Amino acid sequence: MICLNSIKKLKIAILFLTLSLIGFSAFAQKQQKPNILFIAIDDLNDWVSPLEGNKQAITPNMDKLTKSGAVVFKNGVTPAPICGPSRSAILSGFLPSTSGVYANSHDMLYSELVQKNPTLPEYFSLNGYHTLSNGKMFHKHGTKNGKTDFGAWAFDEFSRARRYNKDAVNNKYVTSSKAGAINGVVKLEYKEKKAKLSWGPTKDKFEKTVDFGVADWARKQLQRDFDKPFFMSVGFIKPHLPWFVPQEFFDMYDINKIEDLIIKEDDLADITNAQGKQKFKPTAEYKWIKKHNLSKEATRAYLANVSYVDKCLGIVMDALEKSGYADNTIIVIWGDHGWHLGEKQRYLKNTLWSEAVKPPFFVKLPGMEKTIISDKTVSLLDLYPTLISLANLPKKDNLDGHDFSKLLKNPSSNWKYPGVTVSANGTSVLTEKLHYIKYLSGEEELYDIVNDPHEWNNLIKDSRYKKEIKELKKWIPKKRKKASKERYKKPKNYVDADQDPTIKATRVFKK
Ligand SMILES: [Ca+2]
Ligand SMILES: [Ca+2]
Repeated sequence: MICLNSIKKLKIAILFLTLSLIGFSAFAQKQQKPNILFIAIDDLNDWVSPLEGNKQAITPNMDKLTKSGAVVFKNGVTPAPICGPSRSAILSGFLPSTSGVYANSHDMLYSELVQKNPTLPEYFSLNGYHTLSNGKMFHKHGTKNGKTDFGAWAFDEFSRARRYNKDAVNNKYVTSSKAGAINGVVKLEYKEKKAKLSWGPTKDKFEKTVDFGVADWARKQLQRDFDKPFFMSVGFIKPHLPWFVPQEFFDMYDINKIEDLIIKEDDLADITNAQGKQKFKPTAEYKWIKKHNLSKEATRAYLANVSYVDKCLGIVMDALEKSGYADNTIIVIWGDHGWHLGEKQRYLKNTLWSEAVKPPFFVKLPGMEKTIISDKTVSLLDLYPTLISLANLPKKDNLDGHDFSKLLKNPSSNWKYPGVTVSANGTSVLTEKLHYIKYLSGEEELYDIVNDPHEWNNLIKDSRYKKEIKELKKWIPKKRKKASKERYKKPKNYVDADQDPTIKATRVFKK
C-alpha cells in the first residue's frame, strides 16, 4: 500500500520533471534561433572610439562592446547618405535605385516593390519571431489620411518613448544659427537663416531625455520572458540635430583642449564640371562656423551628443548582459549615414564622400571573444540577407544585398562586393583601396583612400587609374527607378495619436 506521503512525493517529482521539460524545450527553442538586438543610431559618423574617426571621442560603451568580441567594419557603407532613403533601403533590402526612394520626402510605402515585399522586421515576424520596436527606426512620413507613419506597421509591438518630438534646450546657453544665438547671447549678426546648426544643454536631466527613454524601454523588455525568439529594434535619435543633450555631456570635453580638424581650404578646387567650373562651394553652415569662430564648439557639441548616445547604448548593453539572453543574441549596431563637421567645407550629411557614406557598423555574434577590425566593404543593405541567414530563416532571393555571414565566422573570407551608395544625385563605389564617385550631372571623382584618407586629391584625370575606373563604373546601377509621386504632409505638431492605424492592413504577406 502506497502511503499518502509517497503519492505527494511522486506528484511533486512529476511536476518537477514536467517543469524541467518545459524549461528545456523553451531553452532549446531559444537556442535554436538567435535573438536579434538591432540598434540604429541617427547621424552618427566615425567619431567613436572603435573607429578612431576623432580620437577625442569618449565612447566607453562602444569600446566595451567591441573589445569584448565583435566585428568592427572599418569600411561599412550606407546604401544612401540621408535618413529616409538609408533606412528604407536597409529595412526593405532594396537600393534606392531599385525602390525609387531617394529623398526623405519619398515614403517607401508608395514603392510598388516595397508594397509586394515584407521589410526585414516583417520577414522575421512572418518566420516565427516576436518583433518589437522603440525610437527611430523607419523614417517618418505623412500619410494620405492626414496622419503620420512612424513605421509601427512593421512590428508586432511598437511604442515611442518620447513625450515631445524633441528634447528642449535651456535658452540661456543655446547656440543656434537660425535663432541668431551664440552661447545664449542673441544678436542680429549671429543670424544665418540658411544654416541649420544648433546646440546647447537640455532643460531636462538625463533620465527625462528621449534616448534615455528608448534605452530604458529596451532595458525593461530584456527582463521579459519571451516565448518566441525576438527581433528587438532600438532607434536612438542622437547625435541628430539639434545637439541638445544634458550639460554633463558637454562637460566631458574641455573646450580649451578640443582639437580642430585639419581642413584643406582649396579641397573643392579639383572637382570641376565639363566647363572647368568648381562644382561645390563652402556651405552656409561652414561659413557661419568660420565667421563666428565656432568650429571647436561645434566639434565639442557633436562629441557631447556622441557620448550621450553611447551612455544610452550602455544601458541596453548592461541590461542584455544581466538578462538570460546574452548568450543567444546577435547584436547589430549601425549608423544610418555619416556626417561632415567641416571636411569638404561643409557640415551635415547627404554627400557621396567618405564622411557621409561610412557610418559605424558593428556586429557581435554570441560567443565572439575577439575584436576583429574588418576592411571589407560591407553595406548595411547586406543586413537583411545576412540576418535571415544567421537566424536560419528561408532565403529571400530578390534582395539587393549580399549575405556576409561568412565574414563574421572567417573575416578573411573572399568578398568581391564594393560598398555602393546611391544618392539623389549620384553613386559612390567604395573598395578597400579606392573610392569612385559619379554624379548624374557627369562629374567624377576618384580617391586613393589608403594613402589619402581625407580624400583631398581627386585622381580622376590620372591615366594610371583608367583600368580601375572602368571596373568601378560597372557597379553603378544601370537603371534608376523613378520615385513615386505620392507625398503627404505630416500633421502639424504631430503626436503619437497621429499614427496612421490603417497601414498595417495593407501589409499582408504569405509565409
Ligand atoms: Ca540620419
Ligand atoms: Ca580635393
